[in-house]
Amino acid sequence: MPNVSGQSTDTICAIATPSGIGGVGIVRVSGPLVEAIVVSIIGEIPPARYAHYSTFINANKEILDKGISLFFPSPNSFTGEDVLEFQAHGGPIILDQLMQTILACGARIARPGEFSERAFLNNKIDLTQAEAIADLIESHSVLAARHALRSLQGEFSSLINALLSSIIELRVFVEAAIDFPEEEIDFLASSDVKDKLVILLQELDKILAQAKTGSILKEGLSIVIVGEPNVGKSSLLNILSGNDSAIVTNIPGTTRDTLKELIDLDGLPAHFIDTAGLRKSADIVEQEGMRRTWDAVKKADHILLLVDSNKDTALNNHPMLQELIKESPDLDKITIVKNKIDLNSQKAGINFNDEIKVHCVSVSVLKNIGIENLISHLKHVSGFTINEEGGFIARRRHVDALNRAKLSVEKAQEQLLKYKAGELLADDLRQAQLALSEITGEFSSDDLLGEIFSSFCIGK
Ligand SMILES: Nc1nc2c(ncn2[C@@H]2O[C@H](COP(=O)(O)OP(=O)(O)OP(=O)(O)O)[C@@H](O)[C@H]2O)c(=O)[nH]1
Ligand SMILES: [Mg+2]
Repeated sequence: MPNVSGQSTDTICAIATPSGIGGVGIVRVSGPLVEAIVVSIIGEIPPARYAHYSTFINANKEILDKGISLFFPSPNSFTGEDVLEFQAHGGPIILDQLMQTILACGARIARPGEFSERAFLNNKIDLTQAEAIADLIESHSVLAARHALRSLQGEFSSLINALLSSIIELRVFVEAAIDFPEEEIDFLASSDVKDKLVILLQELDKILAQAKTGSILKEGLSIVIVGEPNVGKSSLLNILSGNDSAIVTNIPGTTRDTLKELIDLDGLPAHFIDTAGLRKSADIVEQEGMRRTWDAVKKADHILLLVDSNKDTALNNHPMLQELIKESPDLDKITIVKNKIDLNSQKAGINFNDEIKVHCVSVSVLKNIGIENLISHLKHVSGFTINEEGGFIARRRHVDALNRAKLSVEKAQEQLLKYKAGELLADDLRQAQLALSEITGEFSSDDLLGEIFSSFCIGK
């Protein structure tokens, strides 16, 4: 852990380039032993931030390679500590020998994400920026990379910090009034606090919407397709993905296992999960398949219940719908897809069924009719909106924290309007502040930090 001066007591090193053979391989070192290590390997301390070409030697004075040393003295480095990057030829043996030499000088191998963790602990970046580094590296689309870069540049953090300032300002105001009880009532009656809470909620909603899109970009939406055997679940997966990943036959019970495909729905990344049809079966393999189906239902962001539009099972009495609602009570998460309308006179389209309070989309997967309605409906219910000018990458934990902050501000509003309870209002504002501070890492538990940084790659 870093000490007060920002320097860690131990020095870490890692190969920062991917394993395998390449033109250049980079070994990164950070910590108090950097100067001693570079002197032992190249015989001198290279000038700061200058590409210094020299020979790399080991403790026995044997030449390992020739390459570049880049020295970033503390505090002007990524981690805030002394950092050195050795650029050698990108072969595993050369890099391994270089690592052995550095380790022999007293450094240790870095844990995944430890360089970023040190940058965070030394206040070089906040937690959302550290996460954005990993998200940028792992991004699967240009859009996701662009959004990660915006987070890395601090756009997300500055929105959160602006919210935090407004909350702190309001808290100071409220707490000052509590200290002067004679004025508390007047103060609570003034429209100023009421208006400020309304603005705060509007701002929170705006950022929450952006964070939801950012988190979908990062993690993808998980959409599970369920239904009785033979209704066309695998056919739907195939038409959405544009290839024949799932086996389709007219034999009920074709799909035995869950099958996952990442599909790009006009920019919205979605993991579609095809499942084993649900029915009573004595077959052990099929039973296991159905258990997996329910497992996927529990974890899904959205559920598509496929039904055969030619069978006249009334939807308000559909046994599977009732079971689904038991597993996933949020009706907004369920869409009924009435398939095979090519075999009857039903029209493609989307409607809200008032009786069961669920959206129904009529399609023919076989004839590719009405699929675009389904896609736009999914985009709509997920709240996914791309704004080319703004937007940032986000994670589920950010969305959770924003939701908790929103709930606290709504409670604060209730304390004010219903109960005129100044102290409770102040406490709710404090809760909102805590939730938001978790996002930038100002108040985050060690466990959370450990979890975040351990998912990074080595050398980052
Ligand atoms: N007429 C018509 N047939 C369809 C449509 N969609 C799928 N089918 C046919 O229905 C049969 C079953 O399709 P699948 O996609 O295998 O159905 P499933 O729901 O995955 O079935 P299981 O894996 O057995 O649970 C196949 O013969 C498909 O060609 C449609 O829109 N219209
Ligand atoms: Mg199937």
